[in-house]
Amino acid sequence: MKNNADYDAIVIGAGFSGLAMLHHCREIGLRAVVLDSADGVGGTWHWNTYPGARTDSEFYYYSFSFSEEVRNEWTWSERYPAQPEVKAYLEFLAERLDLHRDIRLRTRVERAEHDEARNVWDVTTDAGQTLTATYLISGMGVLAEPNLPDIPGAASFAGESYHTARWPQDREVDLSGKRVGVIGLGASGVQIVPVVAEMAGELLVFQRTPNYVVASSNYEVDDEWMAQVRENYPENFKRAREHIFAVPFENPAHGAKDVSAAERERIFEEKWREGGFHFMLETFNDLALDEESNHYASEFIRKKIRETVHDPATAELLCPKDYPFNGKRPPGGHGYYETYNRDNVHLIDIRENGIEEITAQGVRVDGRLHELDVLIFATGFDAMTGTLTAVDIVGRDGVVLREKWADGLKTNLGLGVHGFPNFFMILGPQTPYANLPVAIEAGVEWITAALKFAADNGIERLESTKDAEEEWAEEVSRAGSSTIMAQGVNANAWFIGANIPGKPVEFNVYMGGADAYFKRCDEVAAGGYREFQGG
Ligand code: N01
Repeated sequence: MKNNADYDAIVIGAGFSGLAMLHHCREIGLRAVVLDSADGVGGTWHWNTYPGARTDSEFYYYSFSFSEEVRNEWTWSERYPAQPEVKAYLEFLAERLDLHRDIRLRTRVERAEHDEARNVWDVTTDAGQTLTATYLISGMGVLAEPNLPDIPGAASFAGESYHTARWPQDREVDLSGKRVGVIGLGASGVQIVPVVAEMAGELLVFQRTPNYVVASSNYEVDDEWMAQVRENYPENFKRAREHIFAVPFENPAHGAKDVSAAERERIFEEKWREGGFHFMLETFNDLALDEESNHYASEFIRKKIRETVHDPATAELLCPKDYPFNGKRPPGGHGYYETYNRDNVHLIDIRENGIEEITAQGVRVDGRLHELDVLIFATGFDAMTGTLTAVDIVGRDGVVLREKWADGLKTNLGLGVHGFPNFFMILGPQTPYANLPVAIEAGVEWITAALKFAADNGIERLESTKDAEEEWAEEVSRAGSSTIMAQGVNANAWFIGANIPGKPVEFNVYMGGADAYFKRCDEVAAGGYREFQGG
């Protein structure tokens, strides 16, 4: 490139995405730098240090395939690794691949603007420095921009308050003997509740929408299992690329209505015991598509809740009834429902009227003040787009990405955007709803191959065509609206943008299957990236 830029590529974010991107850029001889506001690598796994944080995916498909050294030298200790272990894995990856020399921590990107004449991105940091690069690549993460709901009086709370995704890094939070409140019961809330229940004096859980929490069944990984997994990594990663959710699972052959009631129950029970995504993905092939089949799964989980929770009134409150299983991303539970059998745990229903106000002393619901020492917000994220719209990303003719998307998402395969030359997103909006490390690796590989193609063919600008992103928006909408997930609108699901007031309600992820998506990306590459030569 003859634009005298400081770098070939600036990558924002030092999590799974940014680390993989840097390594792959180096492999094709590009000079790349990674910028991250945090003081350590890990991205999401750096920030989410709340008690109980762990993966909902099993260890054997929650990592990268690309480095044989890392695969062979890293040992996982639990089926669902806890946050410190995933962060340690990413630190190990960064060390082992010598990535640190091209990572600048404590460096927040505030603005990135494409200069048409020079064909470079000018990237301004919070230190007031401007760095330039031919390519700008976002690895900013999809569930990374915390959502703090606008509850009246929130700022007046006099006790300690924390968001799960901004848990203190520099000290232990001592909850012993304290009255603790938790607002939010997505995957974060469902993970923190059982752990905090054991630490706190009293735990008050404020529930707006109950969730379908699937048992996880966690246990240690012994040497034999780890050795077996190491052996099978290549095959597993290959299979994951062929699966709708990017996991190395078998697709079930039958729908839930194709078998007898007894057989259906047996299969649900077997996969419930296996745990987590096995229940969601390996029971029947139509749970996300067919109302009646879905109803059987929803009923099965409600039955489990009623069997587990001793107090019938609490059990009923915990049973989701006005939206189906998969209408929200189902969290994995680790003793979640059992927690409500503890004497120090109280479930407070805010479904009808919400939280009236937060005062200096606590949380008021239906006229009653619940006094608290500590208030925990497990209130999720401005998902998929939040990190991208928090930064001023300015494309051609001064168009800001946030403004372009104000009335609806437009991307080409979630990888690029018309009007934003040489800009790529790893896990951009409209990429698949899937197991993320596998999806990230596929995205990173695709971008790397595109940059190599551009270099080999003297192409100075890669930019989505307008037509291609119009077509992709239609496909994302078509695929999503044919699924049960469309009912996520009734459950404030983040994947449909419904958890953030004022955000357009539309599919922020592709529900047509990760496997189909990867194929489509391969086709675009095989066709010479024509859909990305629209500048
Ligand atoms: O966030 P969420 P999350 N008053 O948006 C409630 C991934 N993840 O951080 O449903 C009261 O799911 C809101 O209530 P409601 C995973 O993909 C993965 O838990 O809107 N409550 C909801 O209960 C997950 O899906 C892992 O009625 C309010 C909660 O806050 C995604 O991240 C671990 C409220 C938000 O749930 C997001 O999960 C953690 C208000 N004003 C997360 N506003 C692992 O796999 C919001 N809520 C490791």
